[in-house]
Amino acid sequence: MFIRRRRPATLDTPPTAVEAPSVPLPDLRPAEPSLDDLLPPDLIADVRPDLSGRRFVRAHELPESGPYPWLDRPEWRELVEQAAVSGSLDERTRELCTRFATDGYVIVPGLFSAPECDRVWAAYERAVVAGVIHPSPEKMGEDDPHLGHVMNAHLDITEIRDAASKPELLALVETLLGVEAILFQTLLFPKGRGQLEHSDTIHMTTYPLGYMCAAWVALEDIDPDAGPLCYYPGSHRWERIYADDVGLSPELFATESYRAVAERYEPAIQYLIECSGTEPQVFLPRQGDVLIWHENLVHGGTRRVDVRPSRRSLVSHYFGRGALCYHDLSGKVADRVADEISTPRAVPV
Ligand SMILES: O=C(O)CCC(=O)C(=O)O
Repeated sequence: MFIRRRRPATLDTPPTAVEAPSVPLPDLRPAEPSLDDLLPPDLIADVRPDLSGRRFVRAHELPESGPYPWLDRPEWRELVEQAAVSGSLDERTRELCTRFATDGYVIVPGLFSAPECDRVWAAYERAVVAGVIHPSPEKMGEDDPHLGHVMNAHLDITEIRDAASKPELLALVETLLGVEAILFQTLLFPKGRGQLEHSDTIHMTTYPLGYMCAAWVALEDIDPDAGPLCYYPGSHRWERIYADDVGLSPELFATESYRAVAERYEPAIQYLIECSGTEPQVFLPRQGDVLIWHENLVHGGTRRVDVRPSRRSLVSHYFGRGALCYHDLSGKVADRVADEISTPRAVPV
């Protein structure tokens, strides 16, 4: 067997055929890191999973493990009470913790001032004009005047990074998770996206379970016709639906992407909603109000009744430090797929 060895292009000589060496050539392709090496060094799980030899992280293959976030534990009421008595929770935060444990979300009015919100929006507009970020059109009809969402604009725009890392917001997220919060991903929405109901469990999954929260910041007063966010109180305690539960393997996701999610996962969530009989709540915030949700809270975007009003919002997703964070749909560890974790979809009004 012969292999052809390329000569530098500057030498105007034909490639020479050389006999292949009898010893095997070293494989110079970069080695795929073992999934075990991607476990956080400060893993908080009581049980360390053995991921050696696995190509994908699959929820059902992980051993059952705590510790669960304090507000997800059966004894959360006692824990909140103890924290209040010891002085580590003030009255307002105690109330927020109780709401979060009971309903799976909290609303904090006016966490951002109007100038803070306007600063974020102005910085986004400047970045679009300067070509620093490139929102996709996501047109929902000929007369749709707004651009589509942008993922991870905080990596390029300081004002967005500062908003997503606002100390008061981070402090509250950390209190709710019970561990340090790490900003993972941001989504900036100029308009509603009409994303069908889902829980973030298949998009941003943790081991042990529950170490993810998202914060939805209203950058303007939200018009009821603009496709506001909706959510189902208490649904964070519904059973979690993973990709494998609906026959959605990492291989299928790699080929079919979000079409497979629409065909297999979304009907399962609709079924859960119907069985629960729970009515959705619609979030109609004023500028600066924030809604923080639990990773398994079922939520989505309602239909845009009118394409004209914008729906300016910043959504930030935070992981808890020490949890293994992965993308259940692709089976990949999260920090390797930060840009893939998205649910693009344009729904006609
Ligand atoms: O803002 C919306 O309409 C939906 C956002 C959402 O579902 C998410 O970020 O997980």
